[in-house]
Amino acid sequence: MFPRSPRRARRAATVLFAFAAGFAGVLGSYLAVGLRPTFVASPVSSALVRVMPDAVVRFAIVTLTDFGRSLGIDHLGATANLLLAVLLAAAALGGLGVAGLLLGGRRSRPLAGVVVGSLLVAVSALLVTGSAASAVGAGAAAGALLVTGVALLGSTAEGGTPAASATGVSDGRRRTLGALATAFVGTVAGVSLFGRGDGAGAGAAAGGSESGDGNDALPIDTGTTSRLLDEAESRAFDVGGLEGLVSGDDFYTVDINNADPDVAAADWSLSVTGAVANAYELSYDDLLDRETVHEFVTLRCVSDRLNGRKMDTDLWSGVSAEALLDEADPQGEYVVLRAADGYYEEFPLSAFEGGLLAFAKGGETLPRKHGYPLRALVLGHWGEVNVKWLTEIEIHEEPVTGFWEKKGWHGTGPVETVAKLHGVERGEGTMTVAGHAYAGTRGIERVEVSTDGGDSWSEATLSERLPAGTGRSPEAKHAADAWRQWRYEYEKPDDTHEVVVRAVDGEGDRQPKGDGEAPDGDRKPFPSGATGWVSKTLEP
Ligand SMILES: Nc1nc2c(c(=O)[nH]1)N[C@H]1C(S)=C(S)[C@@H](COP(=O)(O)O)O[C@H]1N2
Ligand SMILES: [Mo]
Repeated sequence: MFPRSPRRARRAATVLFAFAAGFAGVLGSYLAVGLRPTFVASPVSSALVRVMPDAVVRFAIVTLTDFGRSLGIDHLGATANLLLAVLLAAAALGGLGVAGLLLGGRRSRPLAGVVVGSLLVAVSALLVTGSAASAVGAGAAAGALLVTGVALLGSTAEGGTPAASATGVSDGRRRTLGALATAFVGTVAGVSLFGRGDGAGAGAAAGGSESGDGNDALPIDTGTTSRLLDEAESRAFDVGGLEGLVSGDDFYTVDINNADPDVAAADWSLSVTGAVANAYELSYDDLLDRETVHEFVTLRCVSDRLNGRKMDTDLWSGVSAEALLDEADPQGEYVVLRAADGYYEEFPLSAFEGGLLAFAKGGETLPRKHGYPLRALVLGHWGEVNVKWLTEIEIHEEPVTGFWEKKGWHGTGPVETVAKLHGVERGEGTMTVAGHAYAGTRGIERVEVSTDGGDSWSEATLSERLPAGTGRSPEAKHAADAWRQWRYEYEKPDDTHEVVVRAVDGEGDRQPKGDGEAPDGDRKPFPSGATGWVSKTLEP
C-alpha cells in the first residue's frame, strides 16, 4: 500500500492507533467521573497552568476568555487549556496502551498484550487521579479499543504488530466503523459494570452539595434571606440590557483549574494556623453551629476589562471572619488563605476583619463552582483574595507572595472605582443609558454622564443602596460593600454621539480618565486592574 516507505507508514499507523486508544481512555475516564479533579485530563490541565509561562496563562485565562465571551462562548481560555490537556493525556495513555500491547502481546498472544496495555493505562490513571472509577473507565475504554484493533487488524497482519498492520487494510471502512462501535459498546459496558462503583458515589456526594435546594441542613433563616433578596431586587432599575442588582446564577466565575474541587463537607475542615496563640480546627458542623450573618458583597476580578462583566453581587451567609480570628489570637499582620485546589492568596490581616466566611449564596447552599463548602469574602478587595474551597487560614509575620502575584498581578488590594455602561434603551424622543458603579467599601457618591464625548457633564440617578446585612451594627443602614446602579435619561440627539461615564467614590475621589492622562489611570486590567472612564458611541 505504501511501497515507498512501508516502515514509515507502519509507524504513522501505530501512532494513530495509539492516539485512538488514548482518546478512548480519556473518554472512558470522563464517562466514569465527569469533569472533576479525578478526570485523567484534570491533573494535566492543572499542571499546564503551573508550568506554562505566565504570559501564556494570563493570555489563556484573561484574553482568550474575554474574546470567547465576546463571541458568546464561556470559558474559552479554560477550554483551550482543557483541549491541550486531553491531547497530552491521550498521547500518554495511548503510548502506554500500545507499549503494553507490544510488551505483553507478540503475534502469538495478542490478547495478553491487550490485558497488559489496559492495565498500564488503568494503573497510570489511578496514580494520576487517585480514583478507581476514573482508572477503570480509562482502562476499560482503552482496552476495548485495543482489543478491537487486534481482532480486526490482526488477521491481515503479515508481520509486525496488529497496529502496524493497519496499513494492510485497504477496504477497512466498514471494519473501522465496526471497530469504533465495538469500542464504544465496550466502553459503556465496562464503565457501567465497574466504573459506576465510586463514580456514582462521587456524583451523589457532589449532587448533595451542589443541588443548592438542599439547605434544610443549613441554619439559615430563609425568611431573612428572602426578605433581604426581595428588598434588594426591588431597588433595581429596569433598563434594557442592564443586569439586576442581585446576580444569582449569572454570577461570573474565575478559576485556576478546569475541574472545580469536589469537596465533601463531612471530610472537610478549616484550620487556623501559623503565627497564632491558639491554633485550632473547625468542622463543617462546628461552623454551622456559630452565629450566621448575611451580607451583600460585590466581587470584581482584577482581570475584568473596563466595561467587562466579571463583576457581580449576591447575598452571602456565613460566619464573621473577625470572630474566628479573635479566637486564634493572631500574632502577625498578614494572612494567607489556602484552598483545596492548591490556590492561595495573601493580604493584610486588617482587610479580613470586616469579612465573611460564607457557606451560602442567595439563601442556598454555596454552589460548588463558588467554593463549596466554604469561601472567604474580603470586603472591597479584588476578587482573587476571596478564596473558594477554603481549607486554611494561616497567619504570618511577614508578607508572602500569592498565586497571582507570582504571575505578575497586583490584585490583593482594594478595588479601583468603576462605572460600567451596559444598558441602553431608546424611547419616544428620549434615550436612557444605565450601568453599575462600584468602589468597594468606599461606596459610590455619584456618577456623572456626558452625552457629547466629555464636553459637558450631568449627574445620573443612583439606585438606592442595598440593605445592610445582619452582620452590621444596628446603626448601619447599608451594605458595606456592594455596587449600585446608575441611570440617565436624555433627549434623543439627531446624530451618533459618544456617551462617557465616570464615578466619584464615597471619599470624594473622581476616578481618573485613564489613557495615561492621569498617572494612576490604566485602562488595561494587567497588572493592577482596569480603571478609567467608560465610553460608548451610540446611534440615536
Ligand atoms: N480556591 C480558589 N479561590 C479563588 C479562585 C481560584 O481559582 N481558586 N479564583 C479567584 C478569583 S481570580 C476570583 S475573581 C474570585 C471569583 O469568584 P467566583 O468564581 O465565585 O466569582 O475567586 C477567587 N478565589
Ligand atoms: Mo480574579
